[in-house]
Formats: sequence, structure tokens, C-alpha cells
Amino acid sequence: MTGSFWLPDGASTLSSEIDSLFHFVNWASIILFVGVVVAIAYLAYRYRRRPGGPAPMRVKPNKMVEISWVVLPTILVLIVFNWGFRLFVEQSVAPPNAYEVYVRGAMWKWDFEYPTGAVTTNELHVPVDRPVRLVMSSADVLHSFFVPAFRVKQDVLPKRYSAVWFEATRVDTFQVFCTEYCGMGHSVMLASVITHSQGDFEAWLASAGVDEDTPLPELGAQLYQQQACIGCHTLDGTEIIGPTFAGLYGKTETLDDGSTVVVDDDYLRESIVDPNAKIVQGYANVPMPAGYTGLSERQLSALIAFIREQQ
Ligand code: HEC
Ligand SMILES: [Cu+2]
Repeated sequence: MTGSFWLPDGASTLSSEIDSLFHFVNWASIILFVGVVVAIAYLAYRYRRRPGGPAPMRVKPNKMVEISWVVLPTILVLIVFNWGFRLFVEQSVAPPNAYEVYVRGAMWKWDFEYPTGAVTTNELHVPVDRPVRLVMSSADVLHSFFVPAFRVKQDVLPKRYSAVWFEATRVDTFQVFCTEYCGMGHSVMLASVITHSQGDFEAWLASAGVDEDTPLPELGAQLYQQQACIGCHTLDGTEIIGPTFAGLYGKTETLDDGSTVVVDDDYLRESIVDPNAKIVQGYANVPMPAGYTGLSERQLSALIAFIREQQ
């Protein structure tokens, strides 16, 4: 299956059938549209009113014509319905042996949790030639999970699960988009699907989530990017959506209720895991998202160590 003007190369078991249906509907529409417009233009010209011409004749209805313009479009619509419905069912119901990954969308990143407990951010690792089912929910607002190469797109909702499945057909890296406008960072809410052969996938899974050797501040710097803190907090003193991390540690912060706190480790920890507990003055309208409860103690310590270094 090759790519087209509309979509990239298909890379899932269902993509070629979805493309065939799409092209069928698209070309049927183009042919009908052109046919109707050309007929209107020709007939309007051919039977235009001329000065002194005869009055128009009364046209008697023709049964065959009437029947055919009811029956033919109905057949066309039924073909599309039948084809589309079969594909819809196929795409909605994952095969029972599917490998399950939990997906959590948050402003503005994607977390993936595997059955082993390993968690990755903005990188979904899956085996090829095996059905994968994604069970998805959102930590805050509506998002939508879209992998063009697999032809799957599904809304991701807060306080509810939605699911998609696909079976990748080749080893490669594929782009994921968020396709439900979710605020300032919507356009950078990107991720990749990285497909592995079954053996490579098991090897990857065995090593995933092991970060014992990385020093805390370095791990914190990685998390600052991976967890998308970078989208709201700068390191150079500029304010974007949240306060800058530059010079944060040790300073006296004024809160929304007028009280003050000295920024220490406890305050930083609370700001990350329970952002609504204390809101910085001036930020009550856009508080920090509460999507970071899944971080491990080591990850939290790493982020705090990293922020502490931004003096
Ligand atoms: C969607 C934007 C956004 C993201 C992503 C985000 N934050 Fe925030 N953050 C904010 C806003 C807004 C505030 C200020 C309001 C508040 O206190 O809740 C804030 C406040 C904070 C504070 C307190 C700052 C101060 O001046 O007292 C810390 C610490 C913090 N965030 C850490 C993090 C870390 C670590 C991450 C990534 C794991 C992160 N934030 C991701 C928006 C964000
Ligand atoms: Cu989104």
C-alpha cells in the first residue's frame, strides 16, 4: 500500500481496506459532482430563453427516469453503508489476543503504560504483526489520538475510557497527533509509535523504565522535556504559561490568596503532584494540570533536583 495525496503510507492490517473505501466514496462523489454540474450548465445553455422563441413545452414525467434516480443512488448509498459498517465493526472490536497498553492524554503529552508497569511518555513501543489495543483516558480536557499511518483516530475523554486497536505491519516509527484542539500546546502534543519485531519488543520491554544509573538532575532534565513541563515553564526567566523555573528554588512566592511560601523541596513536590493545593498569584485562571500523579518517587526527586539547579 503506498501513500497518496491524502494520507501517508498505510502500515496496519486495516489501512488498505479503509483507503479503498475512502477512494471509492471520494471518486463516486467527484464523478457525480462533475456529471451534475456539467449537465446543469449544458441544459441551461441549450434551453435558454431566446427573444421571440416559443413558450416552453410542458414536460411529461418519465417513469423510467424517476425510478432510476431513486434506485441508483439508493444502491450506491447501500454499498457505502454496508462496506463502511463492516469496516467500522472490524475496527471497533479488537481481537481477543490483543496486547493492551493504557494511554493517558494530558495537556500536552501522551503517557503509555504497559502490562509490566513500565511507563513511557510520547513514545509508544509496540510489536508488529500482533494486534495492539489502546485503552485511553484523559487527565484534563478532550484530546484525540490519531495515527495517520494506521488510519486510527479516537477521542480521548476525561473520566471515561475509549479504545482503539491496530496491528502494525512493518518496523518503523510513526507520527501520532492530537486532533482535538486542547489549548495552547495542542500543536506540540505529538508522540511516536515505534514498532519492533516481537523479539526486539520483549528486549525493549525488559529494559524499559530502568533508569537507576542516571544521576537525579540529569534524569530531571530528561523528564522536564518528556513530561512536557517545557511547554509551560522556561529555564531562562521568561514567563510562558506557568512561572519560570529560573531562580525559583529558595525564593519567596506569593500565592493567589495573598499568603507567601518559601520555595523548598516540599513545596515543589506538592506543586507537581497536587497543583491545586497552592496556586501562584496571577495564575488562578490557568492553573497547572493535575496530570502528574503517575510519577514515581524517583522521578519526583529528579524533577525537584533539576529545578533546584536552575539558579
Ligand atoms: C499546561 C501547563 C503546565 C505544565 C505542562 C506544567 N506546569 Fe507547572 N505550573 C503551571 C502553572 C500555570 C503554574 C502556576 C499555577 C499553580 O501554581 O498551579 C505552575 C506551577 C508550577 C510550580 C510552582 C511554581 C512556583 O512559581 O511556585 C512548579 C514547581 C511546577 N509547576 C512544576 C512543574 C513540573 C515539574 C512540570 C512537569 C512535570 C510542570 N510543572 C508542568 C503550568 C504547567
Ligand atoms: Cu490534546
